[in-house]
Amino acid sequence: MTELKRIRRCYGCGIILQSLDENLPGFVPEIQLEKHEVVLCQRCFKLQHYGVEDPLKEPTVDADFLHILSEAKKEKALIVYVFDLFSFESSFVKTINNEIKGMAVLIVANKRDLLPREISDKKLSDYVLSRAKEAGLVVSDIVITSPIKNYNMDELKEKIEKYRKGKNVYVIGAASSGKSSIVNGFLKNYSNKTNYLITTSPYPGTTLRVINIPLDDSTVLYDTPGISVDNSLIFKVEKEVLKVITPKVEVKPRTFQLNSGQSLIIGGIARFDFVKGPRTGFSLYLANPVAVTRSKIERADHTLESLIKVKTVKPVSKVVQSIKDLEAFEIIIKDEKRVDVGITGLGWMTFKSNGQVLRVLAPKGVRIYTEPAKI
Ligand SMILES: Nc1nc2c(ncn2[C@@H]2O[C@H](COP(=O)(O)OP(=O)(O)O)[C@@H](O)[C@H]2O)c(=O)[nH]1
Ligand SMILES: [Mg+2]
Repeated sequence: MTELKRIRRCYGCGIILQSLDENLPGFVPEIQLEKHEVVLCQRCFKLQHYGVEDPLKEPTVDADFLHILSEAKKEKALIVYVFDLFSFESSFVKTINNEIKGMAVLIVANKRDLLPREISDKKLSDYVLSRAKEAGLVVSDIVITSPIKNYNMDELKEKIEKYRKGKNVYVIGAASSGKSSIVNGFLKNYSNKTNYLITTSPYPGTTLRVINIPLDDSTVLYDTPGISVDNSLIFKVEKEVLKVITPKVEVKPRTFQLNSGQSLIIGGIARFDFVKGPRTGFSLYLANPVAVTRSKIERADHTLESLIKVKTVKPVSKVVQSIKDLEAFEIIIKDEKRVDVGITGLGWMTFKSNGQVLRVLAPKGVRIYTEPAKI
């Protein structure tokens, strides 16, 4: 029998939707079409939810570093994977996650001191563990640390000893997640009982320099160089801007009650537009010196450009000289309870989901993400 169907279009790109062939443009599973009035094609859905497709969005990992990981795997070594709790999304590296699947992993969730004190460590570790599990990691344990506050460094030392089972230890993680600070903290309450010295040398078969710390007469702990996450804002801006966007002390969340049609301009480099949805309280987690300016969406382009021109807000960057230097993403919030919408390397906002439609403007090549709320 002939069937007459109303043509529907993707809310994101406008393409005609179809449920017949996954490999053709505009594909969306039939069930989605039945369930929802407003739908995104699979491509737009993936773009908005995982930020895939654009090669800029997946950080590239040095082949030499992958070599180190494969050696670690052969040795059945313990991986100490250091995350930065404030820049979690840029330290949680998909390529690395895939490489270390099946290995013994001790997670170190670092820079505890940057997040509000009121949040419990339990909540933070539950969150990190759930993300790790989702990424398919086999996690032996987790330690929440802050080497600059000497927080939980003893616990870390004990756990490394417990889980390494007499094998080597590889401290890995994104650049700037705090690996060297962790290792230095570790060294403070470590007495070298071996005949070997702490040395730095290229890792065999690579040009990457590692620090070798002898743990006993036959095993070592390696402090590896950081994986640079090229989709993070911190690798795109000048030093002075980096100083402004990198928090040094506990971040004070800033809450804004917004109606749709309103917009929050971050310094002169990014923007969150609240396009559609009921009045919502948005809590922003950004380094305290970063300015937030409220505006109406219809005037936001103009306001942002004048903020850039007069340079009265922090930060402004050479990377964003006009609105044209920003890339826009639309995010439709679906069914999570509370969500984070963030800009990698800059910060995020947390709010109660209620079917909102948001637009995020960020410097080109910087990854935008949305995840269940961290805190
Ligand atoms: N606030 C805070 N900063 C930290 C912490 N750990 C490291 N840092 C800072 O983060 C930056 C990068 O640290 P580093 O140990 O060099 O990271 P690596 O690149 O992973 O070796 C430095 O400025 C450190 O002072 C921490 O627990 N809290
Ligand atoms: Mg280092």
